[in-house]
Amino acid sequence: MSKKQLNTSVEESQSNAAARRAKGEFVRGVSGFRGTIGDRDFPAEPGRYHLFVAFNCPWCHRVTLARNVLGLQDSITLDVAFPGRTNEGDPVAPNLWEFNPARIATLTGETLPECTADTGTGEGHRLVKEIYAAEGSNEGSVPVLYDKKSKRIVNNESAEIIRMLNEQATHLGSVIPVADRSDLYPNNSALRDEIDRLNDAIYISINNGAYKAGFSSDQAVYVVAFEAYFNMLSELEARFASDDRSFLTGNSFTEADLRLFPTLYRHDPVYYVRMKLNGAKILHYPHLWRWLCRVYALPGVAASNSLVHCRQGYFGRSWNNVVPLGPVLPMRYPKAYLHPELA
Ligand SMILES: N[C@@H](CCC(=O)N[C@@H](CS)C(=O)NCC(=O)O)C(=O)O
Repeated sequence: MSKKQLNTSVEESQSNAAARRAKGEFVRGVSGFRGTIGDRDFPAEPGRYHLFVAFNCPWCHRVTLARNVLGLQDSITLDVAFPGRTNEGDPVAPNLWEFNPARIATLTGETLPECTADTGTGEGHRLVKEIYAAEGSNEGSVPVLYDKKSKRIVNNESAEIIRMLNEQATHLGSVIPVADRSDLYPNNSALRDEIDRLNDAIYISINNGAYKAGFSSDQAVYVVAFEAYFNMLSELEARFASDDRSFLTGNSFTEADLRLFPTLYRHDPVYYVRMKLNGAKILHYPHLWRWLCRVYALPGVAASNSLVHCRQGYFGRSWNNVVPLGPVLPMRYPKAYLHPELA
C-alpha cells in the first residue's frame, strides 16, 4: 500500500482483511479522499464547503457535532440522506445511501423532516454513490466533505474532517468568538498525547468495536469485541470516578469526548439490542450517564442528530422493517438524556 502507515485511531488495520471477512469478521475499509481544508486546493472560506451525512451513521455524527459545537452551521451547508438506504427493488442497487425526503419511515409512518435532496453538488444526485462516481471513485460512504466551488470531494474520513473543522473554524466563519469556543484539540503536546491515546483505545473497543460485535458473524470475534467494549466502559467509568472530572481529559470538552459521544448516545436505545451489546446500559454507569447528559446539554449537541433516524436506520434494514420501541422505563430516549439524576 502506498499510503502511509494506518493510524489505528482513524482506521482499522487492513492486514489479511479478505481472509478475516471470509471468516465472518466485520472489517471496516479505508477512506479514499484525504484532502485538507487550508491547503492550496481547498482554502478555508465561509460558505464554500458542504457536508453529506446520514444521521444514523456515528461517523457522520462526529462531523455534525463538530459543525454545531464549533458554530459552523451557517457557513458549512448540510444534506441528510434517508437513514434506511435503498431497498432490494432499487433500479441501481440495494443498500446505498439515498437522498429522498419523500420516503416514508416505517417507525413514524411519515417522511423524516430532516431528510433533504442533494443540494450540494448542483446535480441533484439521488445516490451518494453518484457523488463519488463523478470523480471516478467506487466508494459510497458517508460522511463526505465537499467543495462546492471546485465541485470536488475534499475528504471522506470523519476523524480528519473534525480535526480540520476545529483547526480552521475561524476562517470557515464560526459564529462563536474564539474565547467562547471549545478547542477540540488544544495546542499542548501532553494534552494532545492524552487525546490521541484515548481516541485510539476508544476507536478500537468502542466506536468500531460496536460494529465488530454487531456486524460480525463469528461467535469468537463477537465475544472478544463484547468483552473489550464493556471493559473499556468500566475503565472510562473509573476515570470519571477518580476525580469527578467533567470531561475525559479534565474540565474542557475535547475531541476525545466528541468521538466517544456518538457511540454512547446510541448504546441504550439501539446498540444494546442491535449490536448484541446487552451486557449493561449506560444508565448502569453513573459517571458515564452523567457525562452523556452533560455533553447532550452543550449548545448544538442535541440538534446534531436524531434518534428517530438512528432507530430507523439500524433496525429498519436488517430487522424486517420492524423497529423496537424501547426503552420506555425509566424514561423514553432522548428525553432521558435531560436527566442526569436517573443513574
Ligand atoms: N472511515 C469512515 C467510515 C465511514 C463509514 O463507515 N460509513 C458507513 C455508514 S455508518 C458507510 O457509509 N458505509 C457504506 C459504504 O461504505 O458504502 C469515517 O469515519 O468517516
